[in-house]
Amino acid sequence: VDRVLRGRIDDRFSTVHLGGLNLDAREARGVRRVKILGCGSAYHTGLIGAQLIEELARIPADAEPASEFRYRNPVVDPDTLYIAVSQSGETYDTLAAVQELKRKGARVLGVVNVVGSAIARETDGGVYVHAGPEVCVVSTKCFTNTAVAFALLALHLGRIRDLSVADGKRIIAGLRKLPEQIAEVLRGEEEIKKLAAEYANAKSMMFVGRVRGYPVAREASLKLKEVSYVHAEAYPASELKHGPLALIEPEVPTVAVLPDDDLLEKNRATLEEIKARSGRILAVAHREQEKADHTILVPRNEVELDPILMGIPLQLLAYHTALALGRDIDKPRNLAKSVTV
Ligand code: F1P
Repeated sequence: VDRVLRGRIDDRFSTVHLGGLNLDAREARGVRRVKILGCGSAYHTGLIGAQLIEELARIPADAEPASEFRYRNPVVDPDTLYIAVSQSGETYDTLAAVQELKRKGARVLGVVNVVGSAIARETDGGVYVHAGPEVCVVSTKCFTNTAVAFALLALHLGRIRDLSVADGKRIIAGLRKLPEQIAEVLRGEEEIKKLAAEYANAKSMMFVGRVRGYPVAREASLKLKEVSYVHAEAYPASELKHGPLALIEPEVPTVAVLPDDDLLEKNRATLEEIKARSGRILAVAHREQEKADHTILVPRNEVELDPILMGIPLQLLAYHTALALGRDIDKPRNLAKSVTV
């Protein structure tokens, strides 16, 4: 995280410098929509990015799996800014989406980790994530850094458009706190290891979150599947009652991601619904949750940045679940480092 922030923040004016963005202030003001494309973890950081851009820059934004977008003959809109996200920069579905967009005359930026990769070359500009090499097949530190890169991008677009200096300062101060807070989360590893041992024999795991918590729930569920092969589902918390509640039983624990935002009370009601069906609950929150069987505590920061911090203990949970089950974490079965077909 230090690396993605380094040299990019100007505290005096609460602005950020994104050298390779290739989008001047006039162009930034003309953006009517942002559409973010990526696969797997990259798609999930896109969901976080879309929320940050809506919150901080007040531009309507959404994310879609690039692997879907490329096949549906999408309508390409000249006032939409398209952003492709990829750790490796080589994922074929994402590259194909970029090529399709370019063929139709769209402006496409990249949020990419590997410098000089195919997606970095094909896009018109963008932000490098500087997470260093991902030694493992699955994306972990890159997930975190990409979310931080999106916070910087949202801040940049926001300061050109609507965002106040005060809000800019607040978010910048929050970003500055992240490295130490991440270190604090990592210091809690022993406790997470014990929790992983306790939940490792689950028949299936449910992950839920509302708004800021939802992309984190999706990513945590993907991480668990990828490295431990435990079946997991992720749902927006309010969708539970539209079907998935039927799955809740003691052998199907729920991981609930609970940012300290104005949805906390609503989230607590979801915990009650799960408890009423004898479901076990592991919460990720800023304070102990009385309805949960266990709570992993995460330091408080600006709520907009909660998805960045809250993802980290759940990466550790997936890691320790995989270890507890004797999986080969560095070479999960059936996965490739970059999916190039
Ligand atoms: C996308 C991705 C990863 C996933 C797996 C397969 O990679 O879906 O998120 O963990 O390794 O590829 P990338 O485009 O971010 O390199």
